[in-house]
Amino acid sequence: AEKMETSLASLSPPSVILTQDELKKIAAYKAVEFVESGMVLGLGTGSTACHAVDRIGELLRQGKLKNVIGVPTSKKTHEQALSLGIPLSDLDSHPVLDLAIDGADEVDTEMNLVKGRGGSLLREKMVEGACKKFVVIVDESKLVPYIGGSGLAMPVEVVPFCWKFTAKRLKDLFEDCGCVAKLRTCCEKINKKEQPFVTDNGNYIVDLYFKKDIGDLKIASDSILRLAGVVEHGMFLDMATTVIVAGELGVTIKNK
Ligand code: ABF
Repeated sequence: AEKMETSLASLSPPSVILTQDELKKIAAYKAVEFVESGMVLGLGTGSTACHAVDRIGELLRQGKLKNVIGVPTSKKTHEQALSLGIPLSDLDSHPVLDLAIDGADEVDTEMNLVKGRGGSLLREKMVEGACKKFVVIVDESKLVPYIGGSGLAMPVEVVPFCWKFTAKRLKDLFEDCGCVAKLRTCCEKINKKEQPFVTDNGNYIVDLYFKKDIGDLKIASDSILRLAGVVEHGMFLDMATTVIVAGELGVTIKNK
């Protein structure tokens, strides 16, 4: 990965402390500068991608962008894009997309990502895997020295059928890394009992937590995907073509 550009944030004087959401918006707006009229776009999910979708809607409304088609990565983004009047399509009609813009939970030094803490990893991986260019937008808190390095969850989407069995097999795969596997729950409780978080595809998510570096990411990815109850995992390896990072000192753009 080559660092292409570092510029001081032009949107505010350096003495002003920006909120995390303002940094996300700066990264998102920068990414939308890559969008051209006539493009078919993968529309990401999450609070950072939400700013990019808003901005695309605004530019379309102002007539500064024309004939853009969006392919949303979640039901939530679908709703957002509809409300903004962005014309929508899907992978069946547009199997090759020009550009996707989406956030991430972790970005390592090689531009590998963890995604899916927002729960949309499967559709994100399908859509972003079909794009010629995939621009990742993050604030600097998402940068990690290695995948799993934030100590936060690495999500795995699993089928609900015997999810405990799958969770146990996932945990066993990474026993040497002190792996803990937890079913993600939603805020709704029935008879005081926590309920599983259900993805847009009707599946569950098992979040993996590691005490140690999981080592070779390709090997880890392959072994997770070999388990029959697994649908997809949140490691996006070698997929990002550009990473835009907004930090207190400015915006950095890294290209593959
Ligand atoms: C999506 O949103 C996900 O892949 C990732 O889990 C999340 C990042 O969230 P946010 O932009 O709200 O920090 O891109």
